[in-house]
Amino acid sequence: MWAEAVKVGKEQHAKGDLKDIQYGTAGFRTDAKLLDHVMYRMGILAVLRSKLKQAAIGVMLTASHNQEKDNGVKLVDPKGEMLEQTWESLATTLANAKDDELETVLEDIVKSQGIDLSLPSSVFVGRDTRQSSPALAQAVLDGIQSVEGCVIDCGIVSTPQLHYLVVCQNTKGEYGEASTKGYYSKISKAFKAFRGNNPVNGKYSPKLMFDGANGVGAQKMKEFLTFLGDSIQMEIVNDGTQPGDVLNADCGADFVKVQQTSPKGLKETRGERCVSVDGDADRVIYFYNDKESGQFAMLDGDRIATLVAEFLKDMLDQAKVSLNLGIVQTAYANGSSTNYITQKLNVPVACVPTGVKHLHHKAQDFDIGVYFEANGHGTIVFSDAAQAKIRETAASSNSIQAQKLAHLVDVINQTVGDAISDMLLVECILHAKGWSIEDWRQAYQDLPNRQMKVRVADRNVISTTDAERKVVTPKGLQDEIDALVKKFPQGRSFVRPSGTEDVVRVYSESDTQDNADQLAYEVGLKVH
Ligand code: NG1
Ligand code: ZN
Repeated sequence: MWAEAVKVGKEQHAKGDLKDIQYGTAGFRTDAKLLDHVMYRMGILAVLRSKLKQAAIGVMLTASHNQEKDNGVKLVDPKGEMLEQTWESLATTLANAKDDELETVLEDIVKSQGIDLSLPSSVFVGRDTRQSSPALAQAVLDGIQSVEGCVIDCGIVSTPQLHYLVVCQNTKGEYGEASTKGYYSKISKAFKAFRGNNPVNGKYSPKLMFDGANGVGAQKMKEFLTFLGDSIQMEIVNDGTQPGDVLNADCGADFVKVQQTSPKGLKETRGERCVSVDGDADRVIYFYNDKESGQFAMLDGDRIATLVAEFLKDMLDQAKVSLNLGIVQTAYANGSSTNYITQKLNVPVACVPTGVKHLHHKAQDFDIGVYFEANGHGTIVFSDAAQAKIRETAASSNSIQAQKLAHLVDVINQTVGDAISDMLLVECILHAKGWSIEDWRQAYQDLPNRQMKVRVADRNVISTTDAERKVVTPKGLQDEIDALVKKFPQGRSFVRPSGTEDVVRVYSESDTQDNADQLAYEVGLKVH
């Protein structure tokens, strides 16, 4: 069974003495040069998982918002979720096995998981636009073929498109047609049906500027526009086609969120509604530069979550559909958003550790779970019963709200956070309310905040609890953070090891930007 896999592994995709690597928050992610053998082995692992689950499995090659020289790979489970936790450690063991141990490790996985190797498999492989991606995707295909797995090569797709394709395949088309055309048609049809014929409403204008991070988001947005027609007017910048365009360099959702400034190409805009997506188009951030003052203002994942939750709640009330709705956030959510949710919206809010898998999982506790990381990664999940109730009410009553809700459900890519689908959802809501982006920003005022990266010898000496809001080790560090936080009005700060970069992240909030910066700086010094 393994002869070919071992031979090709040794001859073409050897690990040699490359250093070990760990399946983290977003799969394996590091310098692209270190990943060839990992890709090959993940191709094999995906086949095994597909045989076990008797369903299609996805393999997405991307390093999202990381710099161009990095790459990464993550496996997508049958319902579009991130890979199950026990398999994360199998993935780590397989990736780090010596070339001579490959057969033994594969044999162990098959035995421990009770995999019937005679069953068929199907693996959907997608990649982002990085220069290293075609060769690394070939390594994945080689892995799949070495164990005679069946591969569906999706070429360049956004991460959320790959999740969508896997789910469509596994629901036999119930969620939609398993093709990118199916994806564009489903969402654009629902978008147009929701908004009706007039793209303008009140202070809402259909014009917006789109920063594609010089990545797949720009390419896919262009394809999407051919389906959206005149319902939206968009100018795309940072589309990766100009000389000197580099993926995620001075642009994209992560740059805008962390630097709290406009990306290149949009610095001079005033009064325009702008969006930035990240390198694999699963995160979205809105922003604008004020008409008069030119001052930058950002509307992040917390804003999207509150906008969507408030709108859905109103629509459900008006349609007289009773469903429970909740919001899931992480410690990075701005304190003002959490106050707004609990005090103004009266919606339950849960806080979970960083990483979509935690948010997605928790969101499933509600009939309608709205989950967003502050960085703009998130979506809304509807239970089967909730969807059935909305569709039944839409079909059996004259409630326009229920009909609109039913369309909105189809604008949303429930399989995973999706920058473009989330953006279209926001555009639907702003249109329905007749709101400008300034109107949207009136809901609450963000507390000034700062995110910082600190490089340390071993980031894993820091462990945390309480959804990462409290440090457990090293001992004494939490007391030091508490003492610093007390010195700052409305202070809040926490630290945690990143799951995607070799850094410790520091987050702080306070009443002024200077205080937030100072608090982050002082906490950062304690981490060193
Ligand atoms: P890490 O590096 O573990 O902080 C980052 C993001 C996550 C998530 C993952 C996956 C922040 C603070 N962290 O994780 O939210 O998006 O990348 O891409 O934004
Ligand atoms: Zn991403």
